[in-house]
Amino acid sequence: MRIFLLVAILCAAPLARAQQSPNVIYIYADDLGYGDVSCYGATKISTPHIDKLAKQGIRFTNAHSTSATCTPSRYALMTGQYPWRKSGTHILPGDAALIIPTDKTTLPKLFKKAGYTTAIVGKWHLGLGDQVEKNWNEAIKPGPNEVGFDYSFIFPATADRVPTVFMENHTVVALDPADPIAVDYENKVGNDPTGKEHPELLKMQSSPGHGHNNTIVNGIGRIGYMSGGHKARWVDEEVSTTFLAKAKDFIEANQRQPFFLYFALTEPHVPRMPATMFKGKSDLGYRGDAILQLDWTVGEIMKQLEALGIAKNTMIIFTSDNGPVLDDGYQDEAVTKRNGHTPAGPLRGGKYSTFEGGTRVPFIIRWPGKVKPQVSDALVCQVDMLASFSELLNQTIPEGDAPDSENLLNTFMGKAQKGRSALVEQGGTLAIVKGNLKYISPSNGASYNKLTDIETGNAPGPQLYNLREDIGEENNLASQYPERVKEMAAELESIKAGKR
Ligand code: NG6
Ligand code: CA
Repeated sequence: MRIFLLVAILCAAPLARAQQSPNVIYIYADDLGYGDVSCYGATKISTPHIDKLAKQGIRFTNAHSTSATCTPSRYALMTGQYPWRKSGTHILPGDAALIIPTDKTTLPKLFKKAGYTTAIVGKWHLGLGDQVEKNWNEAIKPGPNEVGFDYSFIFPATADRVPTVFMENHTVVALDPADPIAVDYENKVGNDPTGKEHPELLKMQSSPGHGHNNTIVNGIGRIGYMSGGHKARWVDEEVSTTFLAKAKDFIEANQRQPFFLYFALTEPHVPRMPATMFKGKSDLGYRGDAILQLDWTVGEIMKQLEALGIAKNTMIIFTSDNGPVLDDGYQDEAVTKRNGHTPAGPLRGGKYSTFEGGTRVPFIIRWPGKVKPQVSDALVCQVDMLASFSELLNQTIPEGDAPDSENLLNTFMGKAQKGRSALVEQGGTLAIVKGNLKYISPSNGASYNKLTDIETGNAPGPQLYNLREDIGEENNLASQYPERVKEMAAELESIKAGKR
């Protein structure tokens, strides 16, 4: 009996100590714009659950992803390094190799070192294995589990890219040895019809000029070719609810110990194919319906935390990996049923753009009792998560790791207003924001993308905007303030060269 008591005390002690640290759930929407949720001003769509988070927490008005697309933003979140410092961090195909170094500090590794159980549920898009050629019918390493996640339930790339399968830890879910999976991004594999050959088989047509017309899965043409794995292929309408179920399982299983959950949702990225119960709910087409499903999903997580009695000790961070796009490859009525909705709010540009619409995103932190409800205008970035959590978790970052991450814990907790002194934004070209000013470096790329109907921010000359007076970046001040242009350009060069 005495021995039993001793064992019980020894076991309970670290648990009690560890429980002072909050659980952290980082909810990452995919392509959700600054104006896509009602707490950021949307009037054509209502997002009550996300609004509730904002009301009970801190809502940032000047928070950014590092980049205007997915892979680089996610790379920065994981590593604390600006993605443009490393080649190969552009939008990855579904068969890419892992691009995150396994020997460097990552956000989940930080939590692990602090005694947390860590998981990713959702979209990965950072590559798998150590080369492009891989056997999808065996365990694939390295991946999320090798960069800090104890548990992973993911899809490899994007919802519009093959392979359209879930992976649990290292293996594809529902593998069938009699129907092996092959994936190819250059040449057709197997006999499954493609959207190009058989548009009559599609339940949602691709947009002309975008591609998205290779292998058809669930009536939707994808980017890339795949054969086999017919039982493993997801049904798009079930993707989001599958992720939600896995996230809830993880939370329930770990409710008594500190956990970090990276919940990377797929909404409202294309192909938008919400669960049937959400189809037609928004009046804005499937894109709006997908946003309603995203909001509902956030609400389901909040409800679960309440039911388990851990809402108070759980920090929820809600944000998006880049700005919005309406037509990103499918004729899903996002454009025709836009109905006056402004997905980027007052911002210019959107996904892919160096204008603010590319990287300025909704960003909310709720930690009941610890973070006082408020709105913050501080300039913050997702790349700062790593250094800020290193402070909260009392972990040191080895020299050289996470070089671009700034410790803004007090700002994230609403105790300070101080943001970054400078932020580099990555769209088609690089921009730097410092105080009220934003400088966009010259670029010869097209200034307008006809396919997506988005202004890229590219211009052959320098651009300078005063974001405080001109959040819509309409008035280029470069010729009026040549000295300022010079200073900002020099500062950008110095950050690029690695000096701060
Ligand atoms: C683009 C795709 C787009 C989307 C995007 C990735 C074309 C023409 N467009 O290349 O549909 O998949 O990549 O989005 O192929 S992201 O949010 O993951 O960065
Ligand atoms: Ca994205």
